Amino acid sequence: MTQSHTVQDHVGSSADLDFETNDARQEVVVIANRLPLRYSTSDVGGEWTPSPGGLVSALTAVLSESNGLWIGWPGATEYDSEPTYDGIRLQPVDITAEEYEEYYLGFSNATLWPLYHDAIRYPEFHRSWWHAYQAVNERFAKVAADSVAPGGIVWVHDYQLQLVPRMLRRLRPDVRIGFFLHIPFPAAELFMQMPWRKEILEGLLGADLIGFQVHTAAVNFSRIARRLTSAKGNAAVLEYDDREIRVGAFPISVDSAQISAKVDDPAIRERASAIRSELGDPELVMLGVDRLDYTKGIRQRIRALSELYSEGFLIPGRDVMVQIAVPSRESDAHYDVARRNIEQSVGETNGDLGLVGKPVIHYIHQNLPFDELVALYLAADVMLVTPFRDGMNLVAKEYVMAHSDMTGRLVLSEFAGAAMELTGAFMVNPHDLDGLKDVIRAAVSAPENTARARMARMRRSVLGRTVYDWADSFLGALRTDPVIAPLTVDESRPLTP
Ligand code: GDG
Repeated sequence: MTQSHTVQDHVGSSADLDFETNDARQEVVVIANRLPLRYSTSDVGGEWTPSPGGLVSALTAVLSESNGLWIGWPGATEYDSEPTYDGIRLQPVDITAEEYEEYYLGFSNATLWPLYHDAIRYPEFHRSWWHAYQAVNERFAKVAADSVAPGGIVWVHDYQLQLVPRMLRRLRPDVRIGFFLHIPFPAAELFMQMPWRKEILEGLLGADLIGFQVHTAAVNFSRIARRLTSAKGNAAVLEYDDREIRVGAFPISVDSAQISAKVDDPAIRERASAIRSELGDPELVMLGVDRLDYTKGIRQRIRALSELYSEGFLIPGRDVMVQIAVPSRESDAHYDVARRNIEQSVGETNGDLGLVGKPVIHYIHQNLPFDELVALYLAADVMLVTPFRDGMNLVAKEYVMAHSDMTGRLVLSEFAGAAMELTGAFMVNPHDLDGLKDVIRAAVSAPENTARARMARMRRSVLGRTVYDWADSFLGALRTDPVIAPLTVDESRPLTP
């Protein structure tokens, strides 16, 4: 989507359209920065298309079952039709062109995103971005306050909306408010850089339940909240403002049944075989699937592969890599630079090592249909998931679910939340290039029975906690008063040797 499609002046906004909203206030309301659909225009007119990303994949599965209301930004400020999606009621919230720059590209993606991902890129702090972030959060809070039934539940999602819980509580003290952070919550040493750290903590403390992907993030939050605000208590329960706030880990997951059904679909199995033929029937197919983001370690992965080809461990024609890099945040100059760097690395690797009709890396910068993604997962012998930091990483879990026959090997960064559960993966520190090469070698060369045992272990873990379990456990905890026991996830995972 080009920026001109994304941001236009405030003309023909949702206010002009007859969306059903306040006539029937909802028991369950979800607020996320994005709606599950986004509006884009081309020469042939405008259309709503699914938004990419893990949050959408997970919440679509959940909300279509509960017939709830989803409040979010539609990715455009000008649209001429009503979005409808799988039985979910959608309530668009508009943002202006300036807010898109300052709240979305600025504070959300150039301040919070890098800061919360271990400052892989230097986080920028600008007061005008902060003011826009406050204004947009206030708008979301007001829409939620108008939409939720008395005593209902509002579930707020992710780093773009951390101030909403407190704002909403002031408007609607009768509702239960949950907040879930999809990305990591950093250690104090990093979070303390944030000029508005106290305001963000107090914003989150407006919730009754604050959920994180992993235990470490929950502990980081509780510790910093006790240090910088008047909150008292322990890692799991805080007392603040005469209220009890529960904090815990709720690791997100995938719709295992949906993926299993696709894997059993003969058309998708045929497509997986066709993909291998189209790749030239190689012995080894390696795969990467990521939003094109500098946190995902795509370029590092390509460097490791390039060296493995140069050293002769991998052979052009015999071994191939497929990298799907889904377009993301394209109006951000840093993402443009990340894209150019990745494409330069792919070009150099193919130029140096590929043969006519046999590139070593097949690079696709497109959003593919999910069925095609599942066929690719099925076709891949080795999956490379090497983020420098990732809240969870659903791709890793989707790959595991696609291998019901126990084939497939997963190389997984120890800095992805998924590493806490997928202990059967070939674990890697992606900052260590030689280590990454060693682990890819180990994954490719592991004996069949070892690899199958690893896959079986990972499948048990994903099957034991699906996206529905994630939502049920979060909403269940939010609905009940007793002190929750935070989910126990085994954190004694094997680290890279
Ligand atoms: C954030 C956090 C956390 C990818 N390419 C295509 C496509 N996808 C889908 C995958 C998967 C999702 O997008 C990506 O999810 P991830 O979890 O891997 O990554 P983020 O987008 O960064 O998600 C992350 C997640 O939120 C959930 O809490 O796990 O840590 O960063 O579901 O299948 N889907 C389609 N075409 C593609 O080309 N249809």
